[in-house]
Amino acid sequence: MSFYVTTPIYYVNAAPHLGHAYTTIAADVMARHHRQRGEEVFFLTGTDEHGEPVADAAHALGIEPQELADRNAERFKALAPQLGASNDFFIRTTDRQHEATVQEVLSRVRENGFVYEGTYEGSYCPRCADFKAENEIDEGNRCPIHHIELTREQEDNYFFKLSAFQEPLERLYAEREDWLAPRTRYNEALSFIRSGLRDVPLTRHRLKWGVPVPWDSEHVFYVWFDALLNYYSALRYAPQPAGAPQGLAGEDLLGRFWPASYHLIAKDILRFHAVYWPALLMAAEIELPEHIFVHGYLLMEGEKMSKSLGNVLDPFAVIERYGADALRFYLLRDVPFGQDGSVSTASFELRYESELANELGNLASRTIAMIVRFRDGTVPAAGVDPALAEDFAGLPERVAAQIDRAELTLALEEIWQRVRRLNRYVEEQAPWRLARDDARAEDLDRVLATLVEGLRSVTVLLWPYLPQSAERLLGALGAPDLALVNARLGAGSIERVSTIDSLFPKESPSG
Ligand code: ME8
Repeated sequence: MSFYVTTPIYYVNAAPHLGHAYTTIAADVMARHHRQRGEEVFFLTGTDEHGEPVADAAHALGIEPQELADRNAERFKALAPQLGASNDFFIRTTDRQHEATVQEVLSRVRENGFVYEGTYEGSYCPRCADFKAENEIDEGNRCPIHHIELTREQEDNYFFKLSAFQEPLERLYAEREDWLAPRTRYNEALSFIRSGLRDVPLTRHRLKWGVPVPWDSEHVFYVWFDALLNYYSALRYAPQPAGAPQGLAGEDLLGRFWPASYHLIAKDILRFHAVYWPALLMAAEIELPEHIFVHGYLLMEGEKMSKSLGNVLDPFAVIERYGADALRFYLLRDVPFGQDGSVSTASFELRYESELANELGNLASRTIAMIVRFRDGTVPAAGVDPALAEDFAGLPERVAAQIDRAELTLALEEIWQRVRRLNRYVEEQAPWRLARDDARAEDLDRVLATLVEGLRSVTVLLWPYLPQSAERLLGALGAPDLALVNARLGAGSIERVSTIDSLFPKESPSG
């Protein structure tokens, strides 16, 4: 089994912000979960460095596009480890090997008869790098996303015959209903296709900053075709993922990981992924990805957060104060994955305190403390309480099924219900009372063994969301095994526990 997950490649026209962190975190949760299942996983992220958004931003700063790209690509590259993201490769579209694949694949599209010369005339948003249809233009001839005035473009281009794929795309949507989720986005994409597809520019004539068109040196490829192909090109030159079986060095990863299992994107780039991308792959005779999942927008004060709108919550500041795990948890817990949701410092602090600190943190610290206090740190050799076993039955399978559908918030809720169940169990059983009665020693043994095993089980399942904290806690339980098959309640065999500092301190060291 192999699993290949991607994020969009982010524009280097500005610094990374929380919106970028969000998709990277979500992809990381999926990658880690599939690694727990023993699958071979490839997780790709990177930067989109060509096109007008980058050329214009560089021009405004009075520097070359390559210089801006180099500068900002480093910041995106640095963001991934700060988020705890375990990406196997970081692609930059200025990589020579990527450019070669773009040229090769798009030449094939031309040889296959899907490219012709024409003149484009219409409205264009340089920030989106997108040509807008009449029904996509806001009042005052403005971009509905960036609210800037659209430019009028007239340009001789090579066109991609998108219209030739109207019927194949309708068939794709009919035959593979799970190819794009959530359903609202599937419907939106399908109705766009049904409304009639027009051919789109494949190259830009006046722009210099892009991948050169091999059959006409006056053109570069339109940035979106160059960008989309990153998902494919990366597998041709990325090194082997960590932990890959020996002897595979130099092997083409395409054979093992293509087609992609999941592309994660937000709805701003739905049309490119849901319409252009499958059409392009069909034109190039390349197999289509298995799934696209479209998450919503993180909103601040009701507006989509983006650098150009200037209402950015800084992920670096949150991580510095509370750690990456807290940010990962908050974003996937507070905003139902797939829907828009507002984020704020106030709701972050509330989740941190009421759930991470008071529910999980306390469960961990009191479980360990009671075993230390009543049994000198040795876990009693007792079976798990059947009353609790029932509430945990089938949990790893349910979590896996949700993650298979990219339902990351629902999966987390499944796990969190068990965190709460364990806290209720403590209250119900009141181990401190059992400890006062020698006749109840066996009951106390069972309660402590059940608690620590329950804690282990939820912690293994939480690892994709809270990798650092989960590893620290499992270390204290002497149970480092992360395999999903052993996440089941009762599969563990903890012998001794050791105390650790609070997992989610209420007062941060710096605060
Ligand atoms: O569109 N809420 O790059 P980009 C949620 N280079 N997610 C957000 C977000 C927000 N407020 N803001 C950004 C591009 N994102 C192209 C993509 S792919 C072949 C080329 C995330 O830097 C989300 O994943 O504008 C969104 O789709 C992506 O960043 C856009 O990043």
